[in-house]
Amino acid sequence: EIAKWNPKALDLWEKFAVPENDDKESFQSSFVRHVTSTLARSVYNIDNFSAYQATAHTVRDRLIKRWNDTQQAHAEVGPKRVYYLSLEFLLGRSLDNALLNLGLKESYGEGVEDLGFRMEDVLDQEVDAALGNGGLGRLAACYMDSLATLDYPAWGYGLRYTYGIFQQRLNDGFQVEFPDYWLNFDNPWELPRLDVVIDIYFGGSVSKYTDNNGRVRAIWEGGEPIQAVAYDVPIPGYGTKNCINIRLWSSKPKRKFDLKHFNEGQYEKAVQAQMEAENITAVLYPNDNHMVGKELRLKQQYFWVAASLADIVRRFKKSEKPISDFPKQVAIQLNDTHPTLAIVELQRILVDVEGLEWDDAWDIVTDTFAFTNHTILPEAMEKWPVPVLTYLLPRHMQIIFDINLFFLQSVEKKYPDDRDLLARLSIIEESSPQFVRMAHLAIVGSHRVNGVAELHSNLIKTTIFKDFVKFFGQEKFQNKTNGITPRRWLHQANPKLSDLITEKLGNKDWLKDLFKLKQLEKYVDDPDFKKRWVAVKGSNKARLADYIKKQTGISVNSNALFDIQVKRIHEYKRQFMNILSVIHRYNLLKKMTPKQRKETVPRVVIFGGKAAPGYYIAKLVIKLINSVADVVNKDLSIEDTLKVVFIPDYNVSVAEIIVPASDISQHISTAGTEASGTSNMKFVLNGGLILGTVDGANIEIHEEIGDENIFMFGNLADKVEDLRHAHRYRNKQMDPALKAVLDDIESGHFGDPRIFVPLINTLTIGKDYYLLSDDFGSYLRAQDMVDEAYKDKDEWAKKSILCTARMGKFSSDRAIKEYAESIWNVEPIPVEEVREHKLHE
Ligand code: BZD
Repeated sequence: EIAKWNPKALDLWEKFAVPENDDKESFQSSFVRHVTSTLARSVYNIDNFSAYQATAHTVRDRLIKRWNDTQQAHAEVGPKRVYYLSLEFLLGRSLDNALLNLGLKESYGEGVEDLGFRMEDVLDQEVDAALGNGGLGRLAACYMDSLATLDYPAWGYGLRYTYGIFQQRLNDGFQVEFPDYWLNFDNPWELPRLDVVIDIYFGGSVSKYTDNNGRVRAIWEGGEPIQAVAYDVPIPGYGTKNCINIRLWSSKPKRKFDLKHFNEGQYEKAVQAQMEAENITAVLYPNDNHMVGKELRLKQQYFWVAASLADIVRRFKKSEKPISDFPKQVAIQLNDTHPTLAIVELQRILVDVEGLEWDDAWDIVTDTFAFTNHTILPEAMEKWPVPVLTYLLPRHMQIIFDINLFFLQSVEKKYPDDRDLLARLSIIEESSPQFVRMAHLAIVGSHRVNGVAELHSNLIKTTIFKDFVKFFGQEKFQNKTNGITPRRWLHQANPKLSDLITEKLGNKDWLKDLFKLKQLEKYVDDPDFKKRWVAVKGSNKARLADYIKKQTGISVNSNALFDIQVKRIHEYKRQFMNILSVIHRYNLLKKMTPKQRKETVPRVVIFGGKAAPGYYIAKLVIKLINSVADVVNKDLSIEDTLKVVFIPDYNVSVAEIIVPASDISQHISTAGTEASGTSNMKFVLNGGLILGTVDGANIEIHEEIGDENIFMFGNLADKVEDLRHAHRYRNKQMDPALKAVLDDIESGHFGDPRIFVPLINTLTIGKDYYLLSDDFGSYLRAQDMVDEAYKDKDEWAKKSILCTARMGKFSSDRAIKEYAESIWNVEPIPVEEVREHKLHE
């Protein structure tokens, strides 16, 4: 428009545009401007935190430019877009990642030094965006990085929690939780879009009317609306101008307060509705792999999917394409069952609002959605009581009953007279009260369902979703093995290793094609290379040792074997088994002669991870680890051959320090319980070996890196049911080594043993559901093999190199390409080309 009445104006706009690949000076000028204008500070009044803010705002300006260009290019082309619906995005810090992806790391690093700061200190000021629990949330973050890097036209949709996952501190060895008020200072990584507001309704009533064609239709009139306000988080790709968006919704009351109550002097009542509205996005639920049936959680889910779908439908309508084209323009991926109501909401929009026939609408819905399952643990399966849904979302509940009716009719037609099959497949659990089984709804409403590693995808087909495979056929059920972004998890977290790899490979192409790491194999017998490789690991271990000293006061020897288990604390992950084996080791060390001790490999056993605040047993595991640490670390008689550390408040930025520093990391879930695991991939990519069970992605890592480079142990998944049966119905003998360790705890060796009774009871009264006693012997043998192997430093270095070299498969780029090609059917849009084409027009 401007160009029409003032063609010269465009030159000015171009001249003063935010620079894209700016140099040191343009950075510095922007930095100083932000210090004075944005932060209202000066050279006399600036600390590291302000320097971080000024740098972040400078980067933000550049991100916005790319973000805009990307949206414009997408609008130009009108491609099919993919929408990733995730209740969690565990992004961690953004500055370092943005600098890297924008290619500004060096110039800005120098620029900030000239101004009197160290980039390292500046980066360290940033608080983590911790809007997630663990693997599922971090996976969403890695996938956004890959979607951006691979130029896909993609959006993430989530919630902007005021409080992220709680901060963990330790008091007398017990976990205590503190609120994570991460928005305390301004957040430069979000763009508030106060103009993008959507009204969301709950409750109300449904009425019927007859339309012009004489058909009976439903109309839902909700109660008081709550506003969803958009906050956009730009996600820049690596080595591309593509910059995609995560749209996070924040809840706000439509009316600030109730004037009637206000005028009556009832102030609390007057603001009650406001507070209730704001509560919806106030806090992330801190449970992983466990269903907590809180009404507020259900409200979060609907609030989020309703806002997201309204936004998606509005964007689709701008294309002016017929509604039947919806699945050609839109692919929606459901990250677990949390967004399953989106299926119902889209059906409601199409039938009630757009006036489509049920069957036509349903075809559009099922062609649009695909569903990823992340667990087979029964306690994690989401189900919501019908009465609660009826009261919160009356129209949606009707639609769910209709979806179920038509679905079961089609089952009945194919398998007449199989009443049990109908009951097993039903979306409604016929208990009192009735429940809606969200996984069933997600399967019925999607055209593709996938697990997250080979074993897991096979298990869901043969166990929890077996009947659905029988009805729908095999093609609907796929595997998409998880992946991680090598940009954050190698290049950023392990700069020294990244530099060494780049030097050897001659360029940084491996960051976009991780299979290129294979070329490292030719150096496994090069002594100079091996030496440098080992030196990098050593310096990463020293970095972690410093961090441990700072956080816990414990001194550890960085020449010892670093043995690490960091992940959410959960019984199925068996941190309990790990600490029991540490006690076993400790007792052996005490019995040794000084000469024998000299010959053993010294170990530092490192733990980290949060327990859900209501998960009593998991919290006792943390306490036991700390109690054992107290005794072991003080015991001079074992001469520094063993140290035990619990690193508090494990999160993404702490992981970036821990992951590059492992010699061994442990992934020791009961076979069949860990769907995939992703930290296993991070450790191996950084040249750390694995001690693991035959579970999740461990199996595929084993396949890729080879037998000699991994320590696997324990019973296989297909034995688990029989073993559990044996515990339940026969008095299974406990492994004697395990028994001895438990006796040691009960003797009071690690403090008041009464504390640990409920924990030990899980193995006895609890029938050892996670099979610690069945795997303990082979676990100890595997530990011995680790010690033996570590003695040969040269062989170990070789294993470490081969680990990294063979991890190409586990890049999230590979995973995203698979999703794009075999589920979403979306194509990359090269933003830069589109822009240039447009300029030449
Ligand atoms: O998802 C995890 C699985 O346990 C891992 O095996 C897998 O690698 C990752 C990614 O696929 N699941 C979770 O992290 N789940 C949750 O965090 C969660 C959160 C809320 C509710 C239910 C589960």
